[in-house]
Amino acid sequence: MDSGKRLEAWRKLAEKELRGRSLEELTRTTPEGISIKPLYSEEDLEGLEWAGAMPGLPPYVRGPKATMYAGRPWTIRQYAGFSTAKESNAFYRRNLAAGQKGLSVAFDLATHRGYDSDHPRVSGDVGKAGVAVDSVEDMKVLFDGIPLDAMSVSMTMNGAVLPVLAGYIVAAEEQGVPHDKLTGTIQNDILKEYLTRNTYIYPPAPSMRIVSDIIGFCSGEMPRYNTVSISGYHMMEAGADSVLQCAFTLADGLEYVKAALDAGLDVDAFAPRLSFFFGIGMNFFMEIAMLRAARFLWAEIMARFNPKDPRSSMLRTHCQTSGWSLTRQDPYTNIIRTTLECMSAVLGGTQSLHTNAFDEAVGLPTELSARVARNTQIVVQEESGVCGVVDPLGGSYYVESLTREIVEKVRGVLAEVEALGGMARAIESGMPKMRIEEASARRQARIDQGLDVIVGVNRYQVEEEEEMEVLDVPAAIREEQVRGLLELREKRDPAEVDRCLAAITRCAEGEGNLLEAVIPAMRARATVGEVSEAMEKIFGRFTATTRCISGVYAGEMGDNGTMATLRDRTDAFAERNGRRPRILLTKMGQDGHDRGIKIIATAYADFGFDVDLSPMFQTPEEAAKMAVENDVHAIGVSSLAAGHNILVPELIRHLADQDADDIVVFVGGIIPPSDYDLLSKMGVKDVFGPGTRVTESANRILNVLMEG
Ligand code: 3CP
Repeated sequence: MDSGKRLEAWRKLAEKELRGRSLEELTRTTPEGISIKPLYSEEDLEGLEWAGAMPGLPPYVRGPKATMYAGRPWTIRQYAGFSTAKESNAFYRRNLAAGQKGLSVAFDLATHRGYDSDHPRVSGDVGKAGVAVDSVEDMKVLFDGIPLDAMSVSMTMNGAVLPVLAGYIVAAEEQGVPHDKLTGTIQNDILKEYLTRNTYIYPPAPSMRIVSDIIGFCSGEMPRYNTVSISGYHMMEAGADSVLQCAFTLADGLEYVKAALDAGLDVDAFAPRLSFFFGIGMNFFMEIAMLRAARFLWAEIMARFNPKDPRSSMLRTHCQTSGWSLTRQDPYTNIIRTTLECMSAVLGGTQSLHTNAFDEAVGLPTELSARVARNTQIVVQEESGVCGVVDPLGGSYYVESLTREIVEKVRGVLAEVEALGGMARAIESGMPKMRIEEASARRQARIDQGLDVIVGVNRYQVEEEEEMEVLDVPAAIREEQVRGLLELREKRDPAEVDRCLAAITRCAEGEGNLLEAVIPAMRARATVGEVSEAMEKIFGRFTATTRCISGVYAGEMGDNGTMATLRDRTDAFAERNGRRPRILLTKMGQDGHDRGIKIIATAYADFGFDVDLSPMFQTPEEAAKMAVENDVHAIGVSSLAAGHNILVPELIRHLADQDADDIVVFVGGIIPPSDYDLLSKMGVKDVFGPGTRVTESANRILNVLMEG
C-alpha cells in the first residue's frame, strides 16, 4: 500500500474510533498559531530543507557537535548566588562537590544596576536576588579556592558588565591565571534588557558600544571566553511564545554581529564565541523544535557574512527551565514540571543547563531544593541512558514538521524586524515588547478561564497548602557590605583610583576600548558604583517610558460573566464615589521583572479601574509621592526580587508622613507565605501570591475599597 492509501486507511479507522466526532476536532492551535494535527507521517517531511542532515555539520539542526552527549554530556550549570560573596562561595563549593560541573553567578540587583551596596536607592536589594559584589575584593572571595583556569564560569551581567567582567579578570590575575586561560561566558546582552529584564544602566547607543568593546577585547585577549549570551529566556519568562522567543533572540544576535563588524572585527574573530540562552517551558515538543529551528536559522543568518570558520555559524546554547511555569500551590509538582522541561532542553540538544528549584515561586532555593534541582539533571544524564544517542528525535515526523513550522514562522517575524531597520530600531518602535506583552496577557486570560490547565492552580487544587521552608537573606547583609566598602576606601590609593576613573570618563567621551580602560580601575580597587558613574557622566542613565497595551486580556476573555461582574462593580464604585477606582501600580527598588505588573495594568484597565503605572525602580518615597499626587485609592506593589519586607514598610511610613494613610496598599508577586502575616501587621490589606487569578485579585481589592 502506498503512503497516501495508508493515510486514508488510518483516517477511516480514526473516524470510526471517534464515533461521530470529527477528526478536525483533534487539531489544536498553539499560542504560536501552529496547528497541531493528531498524526504526522512521511508526507509531512516532503521537501524538508535539512533532509539527511548530520550533527556537527551545517546547518546544525541536529546539534553543533558530531557526537553530542555521547562524546561529552551537557554542562550541569546551576545559576546561583545570594547574600555575600563568602556565603555564595561556600554554596558553590558544596554544589561542585555534589556533581555540578560549571558555575553560573547570579548578582544582586544593586550590582546589576551599577550601584554600590551603600547607595540609597538599593536599600531593599543588597544580597537579595543574587550575590552582592562591590569590588575586586568581593570577586576574590567569590572564587576563593575555585581555580579560574579550570572552572568555566558564567556571569549573568548586562548593565554593570564592564566593572563586573573587569573585576573577574583582575580576580583571575591575582590567582595567577592569565587572560587567555579564562573559560566561561558573560551575558553581555543589553538589547533584551530594554525588552524585558530592565537591568540596563545607559541608553541603547552607548550600551551597544560596551557590547562591541567587550567582544573586541575578548576576541583578542580571551579566545576561550564566550563574549555574549544572547538570551531569549527573559522574553519567554515575560510571556513570549516559542516563535517570538526564537525570532527576537536571533534578531538580537544579528544586531551584535553587525555591531562587531561595524567596529572593524573579522566575522571569524568573534562569531565562534557568541553563545545563546533559551528558556524552556512546558510545551514539550515545541521547545525541542524551537532549539532545532534556532540552530538552523542561525546558520542561515550567518551565511550572509561568508564566514570561513564553521564555528561562526554554529549556535551553542545554555537553557534554563521556566521559573514562571512553577507554582506556589502544590509545590512538589514543580519537580515534575522541571524534569519535563529538562528533557525538552536535552532532546533539543542544549550545551549547558540550569534546572529550577521547586520552591522558586516562593523564594530562594534551599539546600534541599537546590539538590533536587541538580539531581534532576544528574539522573537524566547518568541513569536514563538518553546521552547515548545523538539527536534521538531527528527524523521524527512530528518533531521535524514542528521544527519546519517554527522556522517558517520565525522567518516571518525576522522579516518584520528587518523591515523596521533591525532589532535596535524595532525595540525603539516598541513592536517586540508589545508582541510579548500581548502574548502574555492572552496566556493569562486563558489560565484565568481554565482553558490552559495548571495543576494545583486552576485544576486539581489541594485543600491544605504545603508550608515550605524558604531561604531568608537577612537585612544585615547590607551592613556587612557597607562595612567592606568603608574598609576598601580606606586602604586603597585614592589618587590612583581618581586617575583611573578619569581615564574611563575620557574613554567614554572619546575613543578607545572601555573594557581596557576599566581593568586598571578595578585593579586599583575602584568600586562597581564608581566605575558605572564614571561612564554615566557621559552616557547618562536610561529611563524607559512605561507603555501599556489595552483590550488584549478582555479580548481573550470574551463575553465572560466574571468580566461583566467586575465591570459592574467598578461602575458601582464610580457611581458611589464620583470617580472610578484608581490604583497606582508600582515596582520599587531595582527589581526589573515587569511581566506581572504589565498584565495587572492591562487587565485592571479592562475591568474599569483607572490605572497609573509608575516608572520602574521607584524608591518608596517616590512611589508614595506619586500616589498622593495622583490621588489614588490604592497602591499595588509588585515584588519579585525579595525586597518587599524592607520596601513596603518604608512605603507605608511615607504615606503616613504625607497624611495619606487612607490609601490602601496591596502586594503581589513572589512573597513567601511566612511573610503574609508580617505584611498584614505592617498595614498591607491583601497579598496576592503567584497563581492568583487576576480577576480574583481585582475582586478582593474592590471588596476592600467598597468597605472604605
Ligand atoms: C562539547 N565539547 C566537546 C563535545 N561537546 N568536545 C568533544 N566532543 C563533544 N561531544 C567541548 C566544547 O567544544 C568546549 O570546548 C567544551 O567541550 C565545553 O563545551 P560547551 O558546549 O562549550 O559547554 P560550556 O563550556 O558549558 O559552554 C556552554 C555555552 C556557554 C557555550 C552555552 O555560553 C555557557 O556556559 N553559557 C551559560 C550561560 C548561563 O549560565 N547563563 C545563566 C543565565 P571549546 O570551548 O574548547 O570548544 S541565568 C539567568 C536567569 C534569569 C536572570 O537573568 O535573572
